[in-house]
Amino acid sequence: MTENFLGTPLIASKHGAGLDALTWYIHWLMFVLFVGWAIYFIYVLFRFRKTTNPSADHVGVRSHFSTYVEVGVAVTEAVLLIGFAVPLWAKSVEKFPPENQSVVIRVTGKQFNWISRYPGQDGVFGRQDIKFVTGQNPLGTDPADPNLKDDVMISSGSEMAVPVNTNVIVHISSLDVIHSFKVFPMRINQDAIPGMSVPVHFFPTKTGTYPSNCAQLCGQGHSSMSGTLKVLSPADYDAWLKLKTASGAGGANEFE
Ligand SMILES: [Cu+2]
Repeated sequence: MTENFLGTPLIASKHGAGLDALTWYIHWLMFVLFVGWAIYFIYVLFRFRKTTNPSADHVGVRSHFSTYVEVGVAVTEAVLLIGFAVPLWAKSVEKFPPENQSVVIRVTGKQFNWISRYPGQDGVFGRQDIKFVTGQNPLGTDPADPNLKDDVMISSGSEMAVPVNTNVIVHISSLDVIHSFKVFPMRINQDAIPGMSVPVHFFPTKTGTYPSNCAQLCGQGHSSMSGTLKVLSPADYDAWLKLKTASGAGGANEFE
């Protein structure tokens, strides 16, 4: 199946093609079933019309054809489930790349934007604790933790960046209600749940600027939770991160 067949969104991550392939296999099966049932329906209307069948036949079907078709459909569905869906799911929830070889980001949804947080040059996130939470410090970062110094926090929600051809792990959480972090071209979509941090991983394969969205209706400003995810070359990504650090995002805060 070619990419973007019938106008499906661009795929810009490694696992995206497999996910779309499964979606297409299911749709092809549904298409075959639809055509099959439609043909059967028209056949039955004609074959059992009243003029040639004035009285009902209580014996019904005598051949095993319908049984074979039933078994065929069930086997196809089992192959889709066991052969494709389960392995894809296992890969996305169990086969995480090692964190020390990945770009790790923490993304927190709130009404109504996303806060993204990068560990900075040292690769270590500053400590967070509920006792530090204030209006100015909604994530509860520990101001005394030296690891916090170079963390980059972007609260505008409109902009995130990752380097191309690198494993990316995003830990997703929420400060208030259930949101959902969705980047269609990356084929990732994960609910942001208060009190939980749920990771997703992907491997961006194409540089570009892609839309991100909140995929759960989370309140009046839901539609304003759209942003962008930039996939940059490694050099551009480093420059971007440096710029963000230099622009005062280090250690905290772009909080308004
Ligand atoms: Cu939302």
